[in-house]
Formats: sequence, structure tokens, C-alpha cells
Amino acid sequence: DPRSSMSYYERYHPLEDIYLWINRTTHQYPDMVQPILIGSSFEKRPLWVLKLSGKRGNQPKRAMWIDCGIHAREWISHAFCLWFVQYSIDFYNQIPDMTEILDSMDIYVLPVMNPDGYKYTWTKNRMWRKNRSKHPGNYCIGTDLNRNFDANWCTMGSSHRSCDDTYCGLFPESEPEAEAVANFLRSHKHDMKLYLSIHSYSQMLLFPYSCSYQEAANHNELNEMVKEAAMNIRKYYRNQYKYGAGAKTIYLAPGGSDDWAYNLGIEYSFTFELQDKGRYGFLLPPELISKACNEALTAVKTIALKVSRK
Ligand code: ING
Ligand code: ZN
Repeated sequence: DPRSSMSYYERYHPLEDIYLWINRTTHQYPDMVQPILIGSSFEKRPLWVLKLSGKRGNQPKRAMWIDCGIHAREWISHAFCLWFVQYSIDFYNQIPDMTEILDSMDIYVLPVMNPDGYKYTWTKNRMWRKNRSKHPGNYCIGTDLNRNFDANWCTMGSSHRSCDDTYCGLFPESEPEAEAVANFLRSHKHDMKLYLSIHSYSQMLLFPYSCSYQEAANHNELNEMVKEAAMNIRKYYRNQYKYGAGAKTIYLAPGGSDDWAYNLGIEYSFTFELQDKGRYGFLLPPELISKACNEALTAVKTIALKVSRK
């Protein structure tokens, strides 16, 4: 059975297994991986960030951030964060690009930003997107965490109605998951140089703004970075990724994390939409995990290397 030879990273894992993986990884590589509790979900599950660091210098280090699983049903996103952490561990001091990135930046990885929703996709409804918060007066459960940030919050492209998939919540950061991430990034606003948020599907490399049609101040530079990332994906994996500002490339979407992070001052802020383009959609088969993750890794490395050299 070829499946039995597929590694841990080429499968999807239920939430409890991911928590065990976090525990195992931090204990196995204490020199390189440090767990940080940044908050808890609506249902009180922990939000663990893994801090990856290379050689210990005493110079103040810059940092980058990657979150996965804002949206519950986008399972390839969670799979990517696990893949990325193991890749960083395995190839630091083995592959020059990874060594250079980790020597110049600490990498904060949040593998499951929406644990309650992710649990729900394994137990009740595979196509659930939002978190699982219940607010007094609301008829339905769940807020779209990628509409809950303070970037033109709850304007066109999101919904006031609690039953909708793009429900924006009661107010910006009304959701504990969004608030925890925002608090952490605020506390790191001086060292955090790069923000990445991993979603699926549609194969796009996006940057601000999604919350309006306005161009970001460094639009051309951001565009060059994703263009180069898309070229590398095409060259190494023969796959096409679209790229551009969110509002013009995918759709108008206020309250997103990348726009908020950008407005906080993180000049390099991106949302990646991984495979596929709709054949399987959110139900990407495990056989496609490795290709999807390698493509995303190519994009992360291309961009992180550029930022680390600034
Ligand atoms: N796409 C994103 C969404 O939240 C997005 C697109 C990117 C919105 C950046 C806002 C900011 O709708 C998916 N697939 O979730
Ligand atoms: Zn998403």
C-alpha cells in the first residue's frame, strides 16, 4: 500500500494530533523551536505559536510571521504550517537559503489559528469556514476571522448577518482568535518585517489591499516579489499562480489580517491561496499535499529571502 509510505506531513491530522505534534516538536528540538501561548479560542483551546530560530546571536533579530488555518475547512493550510516547521528544522544549516533566512529572522508560526472551527470540520461539518463563537443576540454561530480585523471593518465584501460565511463579528477583534494574533503582532511591530497568511484554494499570491481598491504605498515592490515567487513556482513545479493586490485579483474583502498587519506597519504582508483551482477545492486529496506545500514553500522562501536581505 503506497499510503503507508506517505509521511506524517503528507496526511491531514485531527486537532488533537496537531496539539501532540506541537508538544513533540518543541520537546524534540528545544534549541530551535520554542512554544509561545498567545491566547485561547472561543471554546478555550490554546493558540500555540512556534518560534523558530537559527543561531543565537546577541544582535536584536528581525522576525516574520506565518499563520495557518484562519479558515477551518482549508486543510492544506494547516498541513503547510506543519510542513514548513519540519522543513525549517531539517534544512537549517543544510540549504543555504533556509540558513540565511533563519539566521536573519526569527519565524513565528501559528499552525492552527481557528482550532474550534478545525475541530468542527472533523466532527460535524467538513465545509465550515468560521470560528465557533456564539454572541448574545446572534441567531447563528461563527464569525469569519478574516473579516474581523480592523481594516475597513464590515464594509462591502463582508456581512453583518451572523448566519453568513463572511460575518464580520460584533466589532473589530471581537473574536478571541483575531484579538490574540493582533495583540501579538502589535507587541512585535518593531521587529516583525514580514506577515504571511496561508489559505486555500485558488492558487494566488495576494497582497494589500483587499479592503479597498486603493494601491499600497509599496505596491510595485510587493508585486515584484509575488511575481518572482510565481515565476519560481512555474519554473520548479510547472504550476500557475495568479498574483496581485487582493481586491483586484480575488475580490473586495474588508477586515482581513494581511491588510490590518500592513496598516500596523508590516510593509511586507501577503495572503497565499494554495492549491487547487477548484477541481477538489477545499477537499484537496492527501496525494496532493506535498506538491501544494512545496509550491508554497518556494513562494515563502523567495519572499523571505528578499525581506531578510533588506
Ligand atoms: N480567501 C480569502 C478570504 O478571506 C482574502 C481572500 C485575502 C481576503 C486577503 C482578505 C484578505 O476570503 C479565502 N479562500 O479564504
Ligand atoms: Zn481562507
